[in-house]
Amino acid sequence: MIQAFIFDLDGVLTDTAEYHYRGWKRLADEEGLPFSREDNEHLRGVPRRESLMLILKGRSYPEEKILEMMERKNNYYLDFIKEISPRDLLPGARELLEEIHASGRKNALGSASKNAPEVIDRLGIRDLFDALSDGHSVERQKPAPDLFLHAAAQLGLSVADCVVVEDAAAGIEAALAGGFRAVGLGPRERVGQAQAVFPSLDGVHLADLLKSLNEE
Ligand code: B16
Ligand code: MG
Repeated sequence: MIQAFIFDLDGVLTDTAEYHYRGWKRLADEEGLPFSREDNEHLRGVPRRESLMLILKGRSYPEEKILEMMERKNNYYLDFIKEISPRDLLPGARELLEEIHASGRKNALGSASKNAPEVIDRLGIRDLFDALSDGHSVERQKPAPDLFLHAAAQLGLSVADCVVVEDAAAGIEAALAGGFRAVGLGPRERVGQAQAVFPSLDGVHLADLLKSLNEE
């Protein structure tokens, strides 16, 4: 029986990708590095350091400079997310979290972002979560399964009891590597490895998720 859902944050519950983009874009412009919206698509679900490495495309910098650039981008990002409010929840997200809770099942967060708790607070959905796992929770990030395993352990549930909801290829890979079932949100080319795929959470109810996973 499915007893819990582990939700990714960026691209699933809200679109912080836009703010990550603006932060990286400002840094890239300051450093004279080419960086487009299309490049940003490859950073979906990718942790901070790995994101910078993708932007640097093999250019080598001293470690000190790398840390400084990561911090600079994060400061820009922190400024942008001050604007986040409950209006920034993606359509269907709150309704689904509430429905899962009301059914006696649990919600957990599994986000690679170190800023995830602040975003959850600003979205006004903290009380709908039974566990939060974020970029501080584990060493090995997605596509390693550690973050989702951390969330399941916090809930006191086994992998078979939990379903991961993700929008990124790296996130689906992480879920499957941990033995979880996954619901993918977005185009099949990106999330087609998941057991069930929806365009987004808009209009998706608990019954739809259970049905898509053959658990009515
Ligand atoms: P931070 P998710 C991910 O969030 C983002 O998709 C990714 O673009 C970002 O680089 C990563 O979090 C780390 O975020 O710099 O705030 O620690 O999709 O796992 O919720
Ligand atoms: Mg994501």
